[in-house]
Amino acid sequence: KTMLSWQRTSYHFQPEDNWMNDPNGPLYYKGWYHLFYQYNPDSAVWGTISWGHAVSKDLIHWFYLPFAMVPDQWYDISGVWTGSATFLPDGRIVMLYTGDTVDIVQVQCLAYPANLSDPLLLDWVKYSGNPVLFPPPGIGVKDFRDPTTAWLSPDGDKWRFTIGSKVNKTGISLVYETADFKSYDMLDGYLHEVPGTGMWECVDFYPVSTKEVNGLDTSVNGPGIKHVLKASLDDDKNDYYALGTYDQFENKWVPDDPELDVGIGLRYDYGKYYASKTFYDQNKQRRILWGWVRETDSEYDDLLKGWASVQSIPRTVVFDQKTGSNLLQWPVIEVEELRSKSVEFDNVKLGPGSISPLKVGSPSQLDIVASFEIDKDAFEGTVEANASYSCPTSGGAANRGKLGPFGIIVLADETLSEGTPIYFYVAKGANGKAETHFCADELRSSEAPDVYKVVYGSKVPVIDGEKYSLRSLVDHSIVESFAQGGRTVITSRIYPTKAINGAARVFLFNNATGVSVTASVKIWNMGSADIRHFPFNQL
Ligand code: DQQ
Repeated sequence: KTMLSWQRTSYHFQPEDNWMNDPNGPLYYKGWYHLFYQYNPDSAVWGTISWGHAVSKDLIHWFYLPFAMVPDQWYDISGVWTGSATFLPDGRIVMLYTGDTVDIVQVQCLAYPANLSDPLLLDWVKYSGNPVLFPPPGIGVKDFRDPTTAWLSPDGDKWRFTIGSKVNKTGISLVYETADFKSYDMLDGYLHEVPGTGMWECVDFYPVSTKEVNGLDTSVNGPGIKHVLKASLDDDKNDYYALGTYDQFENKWVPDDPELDVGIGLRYDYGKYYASKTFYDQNKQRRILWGWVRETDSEYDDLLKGWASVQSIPRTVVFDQKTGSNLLQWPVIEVEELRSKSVEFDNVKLGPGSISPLKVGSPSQLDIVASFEIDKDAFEGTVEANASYSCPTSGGAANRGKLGPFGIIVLADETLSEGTPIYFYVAKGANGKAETHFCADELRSSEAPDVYKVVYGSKVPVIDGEKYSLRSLVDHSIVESFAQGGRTVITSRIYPTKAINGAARVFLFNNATGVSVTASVKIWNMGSADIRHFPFNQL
C-alpha cells in the first residue's frame, strides 16, 4: 500500500478507500454542494454499488457523509446505480436512479430527502411505490439506465427526463413524462438516436446560452439557446456530446451538424473521462460538469493501493461563442484558491529541437498556464506539413514535423527517461489551411510494466490572432489539460516510477523541425484540498 501511496491525488475528490465510479445527483442546497457517487465499499474494483455522499462549500474541500443509499430493496439489491436530481418549484428534491434488481433487471426508482430542513440531506427515503419504471417492450432488461435531471414540458405542468438505451446497435434516448414522479408516460419516438453507437449510458441533456456567459437551469428553452445532448458510449467508454436544437413540441433534438452527431463527433475529453453529469448551480448561475476518471494501471495495483478512481476537477461548461461549434470547459474558479507561490517565464525562445527545464516549487501539484507563438514567416513559408496528422496514431512527441510538436512536459524525471508531453502540433494541408492538434503523449509516462500508455488528443480550433494556449492541472497521478480556453480537453492518469513527488520536473519543448517557438508560462504551486469525515462529534 505504502509503495504506491504517492499516487493518491491531493486536490481531486476521491473516497478514503475502495472503488468509485460515476458522479450522481450533484446539486447545490442551502449553502452546500452535494456530490453523490457510485461506490463499492468492499473492494477497489467495481461490485455491488452504494451511493457515497460528500458535501463541500466550494467544490474543492469536502466532507464525507454517511452513504445516501445502499442496496437494501429487491429492486436495487444488485446495485444502487446512477441517477440525477431535480428541484421542484415548491423546494422539494426528487432523485431518480436506476436499481439493478434481484433478477438483474434495470428499473427506475424514486428517492427523496427525509428532511428538507437538513442542509446536509443526510437521510434519503426510497419511495414505497418503487420501482416506478420497468424496461418498456422492445428494450432489453439490461439496457435501461441512468435517468437525467427532469425539465418542464412546454405547458409547464409536467416533467420530462430521458433515459439511455439501445435497439440493436442504435443508441437511443427514451423520454418519459410525469406530473408527480409517481406515474409516468413514455412519449412516442426518441429524443434522438444514432445508428452504430451502441448502448447510451449516463445521457445528459441541457440548454446552453448562445449569447450570455451564465449557465442555464435545465428547463430553460427559447431563442438564443442550444441544447447539448451527451451520451457515454458503453462500447468505447468515452463521453460524446453534440450541440443542437430541442423542439419541445415534437420532443425531438436535432444536431447542428449531422457529421458531429452524438457518438461520432465531439468528446468532452480525449483522455480518460466517463459517465459525466452536469448540474445547474443556482448559487453562481453556472452549469458544472463532473466526470469519473478511472485508473489506467492494473487491477492488481488498484487492489494493492486499496483504491481506484478519482473525480475530475469540476468544470464550468458554456457554449463557445467564438467558434459556435463546441463547448468550452474550464476548471471551476474555486480551484484557484489552492494556488500559492508562482513562477513566471516570459518569452522563452525555443529553437527547433530544443528543451528547457523550468524550476518549480511543488512539481507534483501544479497549475500551469502556458502560451506559445510560432515564427510567422516560417509558418507562412511552409506550404504543406503533416496534413493527415492525428494524435493517437502519431507516435507521440518524439515524432517531429515541420510545425510541431511544441508544449510542456510534466511529471518528468531529471533525465527525461519518464515524462508526459502535453503539446500542440500544427498541420497544414495542400490548400495552405492550418489545423492544430492538441495531444498528451503517455508513451514514456511510466517505466512500470503494466500501465496502459497511449497518445491521446484531437483537433482544437485556433482562431486567427490567437496564440496557442494551454492549462494543465497536475496532481500526482492525474493531469487535466485544457487547450484554447477549454475547446479541447485531455485527462491523463499517469503512474511514473521516478518522477514522483519532489523528484518530478517540468520542461518546455519544441520538437518541430521548421519553426521556432516563443513560450510564456506561469506556474502555481497547488495546495492540498481538505477532504475528511464530517465532524459530527464536534457539533
Ligand atoms: N455505471 C453505473 C450505471 C452506468 C454505469 C453502474 C456507467 O448506472 O450506466 O455503476 O459507468
